[in-house]
Amino acid sequence: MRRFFSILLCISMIICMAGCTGTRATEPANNNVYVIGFSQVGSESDWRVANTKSMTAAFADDPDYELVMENARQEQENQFTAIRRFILEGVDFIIIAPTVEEGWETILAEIKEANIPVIIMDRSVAVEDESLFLTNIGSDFLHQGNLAVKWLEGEIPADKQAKILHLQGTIGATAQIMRTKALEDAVTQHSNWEITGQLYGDFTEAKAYEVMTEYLKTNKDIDVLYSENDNMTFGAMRALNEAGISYGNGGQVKIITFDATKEALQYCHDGKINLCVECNPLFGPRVKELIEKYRNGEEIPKHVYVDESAYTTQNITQDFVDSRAY
Ligand code: GYE
Repeated sequence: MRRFFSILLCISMIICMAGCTGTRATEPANNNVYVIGFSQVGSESDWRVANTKSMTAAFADDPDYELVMENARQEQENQFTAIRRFILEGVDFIIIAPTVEEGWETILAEIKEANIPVIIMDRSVAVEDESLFLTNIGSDFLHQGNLAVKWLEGEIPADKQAKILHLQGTIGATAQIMRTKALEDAVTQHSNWEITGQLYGDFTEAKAYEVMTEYLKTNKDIDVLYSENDNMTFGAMRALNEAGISYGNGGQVKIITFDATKEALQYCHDGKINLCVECNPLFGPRVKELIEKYRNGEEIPKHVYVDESAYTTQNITQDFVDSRAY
Protein backbone atom coordinates (compact mmCIF):
# COMPACT_ATOMS: atom_id res chain seq x y z
CA MET A 1 0.00 0.00 0.00
CA ARG A 2 2.81 2.32 0.98
CA ARG A 3 4.54 1.54 -2.31
CA PHE A 4 1.33 2.30 -4.18
CA PHE A 5 1.14 5.75 -2.56
CA SER A 6 4.74 6.60 -3.32
CA ILE A 7 4.20 5.66 -6.98
CA LEU A 8 1.07 7.84 -6.98
CA LEU A 9 3.03 10.67 -5.42
CA CYS A 10 5.76 10.37 -8.06
CA ILE A 11 3.20 10.41 -10.88
CA SER A 12 1.47 13.49 -9.50
CA MET A 13 4.83 15.23 -9.03
CA ILE A 14 5.75 14.52 -12.66
CA ILE A 15 2.37 15.85 -13.84
CA CYS A 16 2.78 18.94 -11.66
CA MET A 17 6.33 19.57 -12.92
CA ALA A 18 5.17 19.31 -16.51
CA GLY A 19 2.30 21.66 -15.77
CA CYS A 20 4.53 24.12 -13.94
CA THR A 21 7.05 24.30 -16.75
CA GLY A 22 4.28 25.13 -19.19
CA THR A 23 2.95 28.07 -17.23
CA ARG A 24 6.06 29.33 -15.51
CA ALA A 25 6.87 31.92 -18.14
CA THR A 26 4.03 34.25 -17.20
CA GLU A 27 2.78 33.00 -13.84
CA PRO A 28 4.97 33.00 -10.72
CA ALA A 29 6.22 29.54 -9.77
CA ASN A 30 6.08 30.24 -6.02
CA ASN A 31 4.05 32.27 -3.53
CA ASN A 32 2.66 34.57 -6.18
CA VAL A 33 6.01 36.35 -6.31
CA TYR A 34 7.54 36.59 -9.76
CA VAL A 35 11.24 35.85 -9.27
CA ILE A 36 13.77 37.42 -11.63
CA GLY A 37 17.38 36.26 -11.74
CA PHE A 38 19.64 39.10 -12.87
CA SER A 39 23.22 38.41 -13.92
CA GLN A 40 25.01 41.75 -13.74
CA VAL A 41 28.45 42.39 -15.32
CA GLY A 42 30.15 43.76 -12.21
CA SER A 43 30.71 47.06 -10.46
CA GLU A 44 33.54 48.30 -12.64
CA SER A 45 32.23 51.83 -13.23
CA ASP A 46 29.90 54.58 -12.01
CA TRP A 47 27.72 53.73 -15.01
CA ARG A 48 27.38 50.16 -13.75
CA VAL A 49 26.65 51.21 -10.18
CA ALA A 50 23.88 53.52 -11.44
CA ASN A 51 22.54 50.73 -13.63
CA THR A 52 22.40 48.29 -10.70
CA LYS A 53 20.62 50.88 -8.55
CA SER A 54 18.08 51.58 -11.27
CA MET A 55 17.39 47.87 -11.72
CA THR A 56 16.99 47.11 -8.02
CA ALA A 57 14.90 50.23 -7.38
CA ALA A 58 12.47 49.34 -10.18
CA PHE A 59 11.46 46.10 -8.44
CA ALA A 60 12.20 46.91 -4.78
CA ASP A 61 8.83 48.27 -3.67
CA ASP A 62 6.71 45.93 -5.73
CA PRO A 63 5.56 42.91 -3.69
CA ASP A 64 4.77 41.06 -6.93
CA TYR A 65 8.46 40.82 -7.77
CA GLU A 66 11.72 39.62 -6.32
CA LEU A 67 14.94 40.54 -8.13
CA VAL A 68 17.87 38.26 -7.31
CA MET A 69 21.08 39.85 -8.55
CA GLU A 70 24.44 38.13 -9.02
CA ASN A 71 27.54 40.26 -9.62
CA ALA A 72 29.83 38.49 -12.14
CA ARG A 73 32.87 40.63 -11.34
CA GLN A 74 33.41 41.04 -15.10
CA GLU A 75 33.88 37.29 -15.72
CA GLN A 76 31.63 35.48 -18.19
CA GLU A 77 32.29 32.18 -16.36
CA ASN A 78 30.72 33.68 -13.21
CA GLN A 79 27.67 34.58 -15.29
CA PHE A 80 27.30 30.98 -16.45
CA THR A 81 27.48 29.75 -12.84
CA ALA A 82 24.87 32.27 -11.68
CA ILE A 83 22.53 31.52 -14.56
CA ARG A 84 22.74 27.75 -13.99
CA ARG A 85 21.80 28.37 -10.38
CA PHE A 86 18.84 30.51 -11.46
CA ILE A 87 17.68 27.62 -13.64
CA LEU A 88 18.04 25.12 -10.80
CA GLU A 89 16.14 27.40 -8.45
CA GLY A 90 13.35 27.69 -11.02
CA VAL A 91 13.24 31.49 -11.35
CA ASP A 92 10.43 32.89 -13.50
CA PHE A 93 12.56 35.22 -15.61
CA ILE A 94 16.23 35.90 -16.35
CA ILE A 95 17.95 39.19 -17.21
CA ILE A 96 21.50 39.10 -18.51
CA ALA A 97 23.87 42.04 -18.90
CA PRO A 98 26.54 40.16 -20.86
CA THR A 99 30.21 40.87 -20.18
CA VAL A 100 31.22 40.05 -23.76
CA GLU A 101 29.28 39.23 -26.95
CA GLU A 102 30.61 35.78 -27.82
CA GLY A 103 30.00 32.40 -26.20
CA TRP A 104 26.32 32.57 -25.23
CA GLU A 105 24.69 29.88 -27.43
CA THR A 106 24.96 26.95 -24.99
CA ILE A 107 23.75 28.72 -21.88
CA LEU A 108 20.91 30.47 -23.73
CA ALA A 109 19.83 27.08 -25.09
CA GLU A 110 19.83 25.72 -21.51
CA ILE A 111 17.59 28.59 -20.41
CA LYS A 112 15.26 27.99 -23.35
CA GLU A 113 15.14 24.30 -22.52
CA ALA A 114 14.02 25.25 -19.00
CA ASN A 115 11.30 27.43 -20.55
CA ILE A 116 12.49 30.63 -18.85
CA PRO A 117 12.19 33.90 -20.81
CA VAL A 118 15.32 36.08 -21.09
CA ILE A 119 16.02 39.76 -21.63
CA ILE A 120 19.51 40.84 -22.72
CA MET A 121 20.28 44.23 -21.26
CA ASP A 122 22.95 46.89 -21.96
CA ARG A 123 25.49 45.02 -24.15
CA SER A 124 24.47 42.41 -26.74
CA VAL A 125 25.09 38.73 -27.42
CA ALA A 126 26.36 37.48 -30.79
CA VAL A 127 24.02 34.55 -31.50
CA GLU A 128 22.48 33.58 -34.81
CA ASP A 129 19.24 32.32 -33.35
CA GLU A 130 17.47 35.40 -32.02
CA SER A 131 14.67 33.27 -30.61
CA LEU A 132 17.07 32.54 -27.74
CA PHE A 133 16.07 35.83 -26.11
CA LEU A 134 12.92 37.93 -25.94
CA THR A 135 14.49 41.31 -26.51
CA ASN A 136 17.75 43.25 -26.24
CA ILE A 137 17.47 46.62 -24.55
CA GLY A 138 20.50 48.87 -24.64
CA SER A 139 22.38 51.68 -26.30
CA ASP A 140 23.34 52.13 -29.91
CA PHE A 141 27.08 52.08 -29.24
CA LEU A 142 28.05 52.66 -32.87
CA HIS A 143 25.88 55.77 -32.90
CA GLN A 144 27.67 56.94 -29.74
CA GLY A 145 31.06 56.42 -31.40
CA ASN A 146 29.89 58.26 -34.49
CA LEU A 147 28.76 61.23 -32.38
CA ALA A 148 32.32 61.46 -31.04
CA VAL A 149 33.87 61.17 -34.49
CA LYS A 150 31.57 63.85 -35.88
CA TRP A 151 32.54 66.24 -33.11
CA LEU A 152 36.23 65.57 -33.71
CA GLU A 153 35.82 66.30 -37.43
CA GLY A 154 34.70 69.79 -36.45
CA GLU A 155 37.71 70.22 -34.15
CA ILE A 156 40.59 69.07 -36.34
CA PRO A 157 41.28 71.12 -39.47
CA ALA A 158 42.01 68.98 -42.55
CA ASP A 159 45.59 70.31 -42.77
CA LYS A 160 46.41 69.47 -39.15
CA GLN A 161 47.70 66.16 -37.85
CA ALA A 162 45.78 64.50 -34.97
CA LYS A 163 47.58 61.96 -32.80
CA ILE A 164 44.88 59.99 -31.04
CA LEU A 165 45.46 57.89 -27.94
CA HIS A 166 42.74 55.26 -27.58
CA LEU A 167 41.76 53.81 -24.19
CA GLN A 168 39.71 50.65 -24.68
CA GLY A 169 37.15 49.00 -22.42
CA THR A 170 36.66 45.25 -21.87
CA ILE A 171 37.65 43.64 -25.16
CA GLY A 172 34.73 41.82 -26.76
CA ALA A 173 32.02 43.85 -24.96
CA THR A 174 29.57 45.54 -27.35
CA ALA A 175 30.36 48.95 -25.85
CA GLN A 176 34.05 48.41 -26.66
CA ILE A 177 33.54 46.80 -30.09
CA MET A 178 31.29 49.54 -31.45
CA ARG A 179 33.03 52.57 -29.91
CA THR A 180 36.31 51.19 -31.27
CA LYS A 181 34.78 50.52 -34.69
CA ALA A 182 33.54 54.11 -35.03
CA LEU A 183 37.02 55.46 -34.31
CA GLU A 184 38.94 52.97 -36.44
CA ASP A 185 36.59 53.47 -39.42
CA ALA A 186 36.96 57.25 -39.10
CA VAL A 187 40.75 57.01 -39.01
CA THR A 188 40.74 55.13 -42.33
CA GLN A 189 38.72 58.01 -43.78
CA HIS A 190 40.92 60.86 -42.47
CA SER A 191 44.52 60.75 -43.65
CA ASN A 192 45.49 63.34 -41.02
CA TRP A 193 44.16 61.21 -38.09
CA GLU A 194 46.38 58.61 -36.53
CA ILE A 195 45.84 56.22 -33.58
CA THR A 196 49.22 56.40 -31.86
CA GLY A 197 48.38 53.97 -29.08
CA GLN A 198 45.63 51.57 -27.98
CA LEU A 199 45.69 50.90 -24.26
CA TYR A 200 43.57 48.37 -22.41
CA GLY A 201 41.74 49.91 -19.45
CA ASP A 202 38.98 47.32 -18.87
CA PHE A 203 36.45 50.12 -18.16
CA THR A 204 38.05 50.77 -14.75
CA GLU A 205 39.70 53.86 -13.31
CA ALA A 206 42.53 51.91 -11.65
CA LYS A 207 43.55 50.01 -14.78
CA ALA A 208 43.41 53.14 -16.94
CA TYR A 209 45.54 55.07 -14.46
CA GLU A 210 48.10 52.25 -14.45
CA VAL A 211 48.40 51.89 -18.25
CA MET A 212 48.36 55.65 -18.85
CA THR A 213 51.07 56.27 -16.27
CA GLU A 214 53.25 53.67 -17.96
CA TYR A 215 52.53 55.00 -21.46
CA LEU A 216 53.24 58.62 -20.57
CA LYS A 217 56.73 57.73 -19.37
CA THR A 218 57.81 57.40 -23.01
CA ASN A 219 55.05 59.11 -25.07
CA LYS A 220 53.81 62.60 -24.41
CA ASP A 221 52.85 63.62 -27.92
CA ILE A 222 49.05 63.27 -27.73
CA ASP A 223 46.44 65.54 -29.32
CA VAL A 224 43.29 63.57 -28.52
CA LEU A 225 42.35 61.05 -25.86
CA TYR A 226 39.45 58.83 -26.97
CA SER A 227 38.43 57.04 -23.78
CA GLU A 228 35.67 54.44 -23.93
CA ASN A 229 34.18 55.30 -20.53
CA ASP A 230 34.20 57.98 -17.84
CA ASN A 231 36.01 56.02 -15.16
CA MET A 232 38.93 55.27 -17.48
CA THR A 233 38.94 58.98 -18.30
CA PHE A 234 39.23 59.89 -14.61
CA GLY A 235 42.19 57.50 -14.25
CA ALA A 236 43.79 58.97 -17.38
CA MET A 237 43.29 62.54 -16.13
CA ARG A 238 45.12 61.65 -12.94
CA ALA A 239 48.03 60.23 -14.96
CA LEU A 240 48.07 63.32 -17.21
CA ASN A 241 48.15 65.60 -14.14
CA GLU A 242 51.12 63.70 -12.74
CA ALA A 243 52.93 63.84 -16.09
CA GLY A 244 52.31 67.60 -16.27
CA ILE A 245 50.32 67.40 -19.51
CA SER A 246 47.44 69.84 -19.94
CA TYR A 247 44.04 68.81 -21.26
CA GLY A 248 40.51 70.09 -21.85
CA ASN A 249 39.57 73.44 -23.37
CA GLY A 250 42.74 75.25 -24.35
CA GLY A 251 44.94 72.35 -23.20
CA GLN A 252 47.26 70.07 -25.19
CA VAL A 253 44.96 67.01 -25.16
CA LYS A 254 41.32 67.09 -26.21
CA ILE A 255 39.39 64.54 -24.16
CA ILE A 256 36.47 62.52 -25.47
CA THR A 257 34.66 60.32 -22.96
CA PHE A 258 31.63 58.02 -22.98
CA ASP A 259 28.80 57.68 -20.39
CA ALA A 260 28.31 61.35 -19.38
CA THR A 261 27.91 60.62 -15.68
CA LYS A 262 27.40 63.57 -13.35
CA GLU A 263 31.10 63.72 -12.43
CA ALA A 264 32.21 63.72 -16.07
CA LEU A 265 29.62 66.38 -16.97
CA GLN A 266 30.97 68.53 -14.16
CA TYR A 267 34.50 68.22 -15.60
CA CYS A 268 33.06 69.05 -19.00
CA HIS A 269 31.27 72.10 -17.64
CA ASP A 270 34.54 73.16 -15.96
CA GLY A 271 36.43 72.79 -19.25
CA LYS A 272 38.48 69.72 -18.28
CA ILE A 273 36.73 67.27 -20.60
CA ASN A 274 35.91 68.40 -24.14
CA LEU A 275 33.17 65.96 -25.10
CA CYS A 276 30.89 63.69 -23.07
CA VAL A 277 28.94 61.19 -25.15
CA GLU A 278 25.88 60.05 -23.28
CA CYS A 279 25.15 56.43 -22.36
CA ASN A 280 22.07 56.12 -20.19
CA PRO A 281 22.20 53.38 -17.51
CA LEU A 282 18.72 53.96 -16.05
CA PHE A 283 17.07 50.90 -17.57
CA GLY A 284 15.15 49.65 -14.52
CA PRO A 285 11.68 51.07 -15.27
CA ARG A 286 11.88 50.15 -18.97
CA VAL A 287 12.98 46.59 -18.26
CA LYS A 288 10.10 46.21 -15.81
CA GLU A 289 7.67 47.57 -18.39
CA LEU A 290 8.95 45.04 -20.96
CA ILE A 291 8.52 42.17 -18.48
CA GLU A 292 4.96 43.29 -17.74
CA LYS A 293 4.16 43.53 -21.43
CA TYR A 294 5.50 40.04 -21.89
CA ARG A 295 3.40 38.72 -18.99
CA ASN A 296 0.31 40.36 -20.48
CA GLY A 297 1.00 38.58 -23.74
CA GLU A 298 1.77 41.83 -25.59
CA GLU A 299 4.22 42.02 -28.49
CA ILE A 300 7.63 43.39 -27.61
CA PRO A 301 10.22 44.58 -30.14
CA LYS A 302 13.39 42.50 -30.57
CA HIS A 303 15.71 45.47 -30.03
CA VAL A 304 15.00 48.51 -27.88
CA TYR A 305 17.42 51.44 -28.08
CA VAL A 306 17.52 54.42 -25.74
CA ASP A 307 17.88 58.02 -26.97
CA GLU A 308 21.26 59.60 -26.28
CA SER A 309 23.21 62.75 -27.15
CA ALA A 310 26.60 64.40 -26.62
CA TYR A 311 27.67 67.36 -24.47
CA THR A 312 30.39 69.99 -24.62
CA THR A 313 31.15 72.97 -22.37
CA GLN A 314 29.18 75.08 -24.83
CA ASN A 315 25.94 73.17 -24.52
CA ILE A 316 25.61 72.33 -20.81
CA THR A 317 24.68 74.47 -17.86
CA GLN A 318 25.44 73.93 -14.17
CA ASP A 319 21.72 73.31 -13.62
CA PHE A 320 21.84 70.48 -16.12
CA VAL A 321 24.85 68.94 -14.36
CA ASP A 322 23.16 69.27 -10.96
CA SER A 323 20.01 67.59 -12.20
CA ARG A 324 21.87 64.59 -13.59
CA ALA A 325 20.49 61.42 -11.97
CA TYR A 326 23.64 59.32 -12.44
O1 GYE B 1 30.03 52.56 -20.85
C1 GYE B 1 30.90 51.46 -18.95
C2 GYE B 1 30.48 50.20 -18.31
O2 GYE B 1 28.29 48.48 -21.25
C3 GYE B 1 27.44 50.64 -21.54
O3 GYE B 1 30.10 49.39 -19.37
C4 GYE B 1 28.21 49.74 -20.70
C5 GYE B 1 29.63 50.21 -20.39
C6 GYE B 1 29.76 51.63 -19.88
O4 GYE B 1 31.36 49.69 -17.44
O5 GYE B 1 31.10 52.52 -18.07
